[in-house]
Amino acid sequence: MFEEEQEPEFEIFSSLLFNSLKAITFMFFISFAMINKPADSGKVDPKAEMLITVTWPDNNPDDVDTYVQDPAGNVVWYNQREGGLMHLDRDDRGMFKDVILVGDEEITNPLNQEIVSFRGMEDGEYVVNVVHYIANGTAPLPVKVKVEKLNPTVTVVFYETLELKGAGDEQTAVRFTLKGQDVINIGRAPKSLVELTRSAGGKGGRGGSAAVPGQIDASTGQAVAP
Ligand SMILES: [Ca+2]
Ligand SMILES: [Ca+2]
Repeated sequence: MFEEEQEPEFEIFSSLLFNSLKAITFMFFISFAMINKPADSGKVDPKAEMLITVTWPDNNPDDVDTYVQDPAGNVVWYNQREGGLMHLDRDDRGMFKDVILVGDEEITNPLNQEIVSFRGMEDGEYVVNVVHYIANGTAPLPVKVKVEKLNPTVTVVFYETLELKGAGDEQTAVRFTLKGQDVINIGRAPKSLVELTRSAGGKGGRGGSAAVPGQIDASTGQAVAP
């Protein structure tokens, strides 16, 4: 008798509890998803054979761009992120768009990194260039360039720190040749890929923004004079 009277109340309470738990779980997953989603998310092919990683100091506002040319002449860069078997994961622009909103709070992602992945290995020579697209300071910017072969085990083919010296500075970080599973002829003879992409009629510019002094004019590949 006593138990029968209590039952409806208990049911209301337990369904309320259950719904609250569902709501909390839902909110937890939403916030978790937001935390893990960078503003300009990039994807690296999980079946990648090689990775080229370009990094510069955390929280640095400078924009460095990665250019990679394959033996067929394809060049991947921020405006052409797919080419041959290569893929550029994202165009990291320093601090630009590195802020994500979690609730009402802005969270800054300090990372400065661009990754080019190869989903296959084509024989021939590759050229890896880094370009100082926007420079905010006067001191040289240390940029780390790493080339890794992933299969059957991870092997670092090249790892060095370059110093970019201001807007418009383009440097060849490394050139290497693939022959089957071997990486040979690792060198650094300079070759401009910016010039190549501009003269090939590649559309430059980011989101239609006008040329700004200190940046590279997308149509000419030259630094814009102040
Ligand atoms: Ca960039
Ligand atoms: Ca960044």
